[in-house]
Amino acid sequence: MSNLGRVSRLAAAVTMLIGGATLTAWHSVPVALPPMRVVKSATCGCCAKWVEYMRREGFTVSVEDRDQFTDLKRSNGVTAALESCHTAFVGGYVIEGHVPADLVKKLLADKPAGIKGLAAPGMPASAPGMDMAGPHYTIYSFDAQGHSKVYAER
Ligand SMILES: [Cu+2]
Repeated sequence: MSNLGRVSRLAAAVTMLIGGATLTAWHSVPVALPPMRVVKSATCGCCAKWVEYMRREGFTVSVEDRDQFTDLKRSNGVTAALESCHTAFVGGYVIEGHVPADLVKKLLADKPAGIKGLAAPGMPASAPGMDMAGPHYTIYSFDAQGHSKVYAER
């Protein structure tokens, strides 16, 4: 092989390396997730498991134990029909119950207009933090008045 051929091959290899490194660096830049506050009762085990799950998913979570927070739910658009065990606040949104992390991240990235938050009503057995076998469940989006729409099925 000529020296010139060798040089251009080397240049191609270096370009690929740099390209690969750039791509890798771009993909590994963590998305800045806003801090999350979770309000739950002190004795709620599945709430604590959801908090651990969200931390594993990259969220910085602070926890506030309260005996009673129905008023807090209602004043944030969480109707009785949408209610679950814990209520979380992140990036200006309300997350009610065992909502999967990827949907919270999607909400934070998309910032859809008119949406106050997401809810996984009740405590679906197969939801994260419940971690049991169970049927599919529905995650709803809701507005400040508590009007809800299907957001995702899991
Ligand atoms: Cu729960």
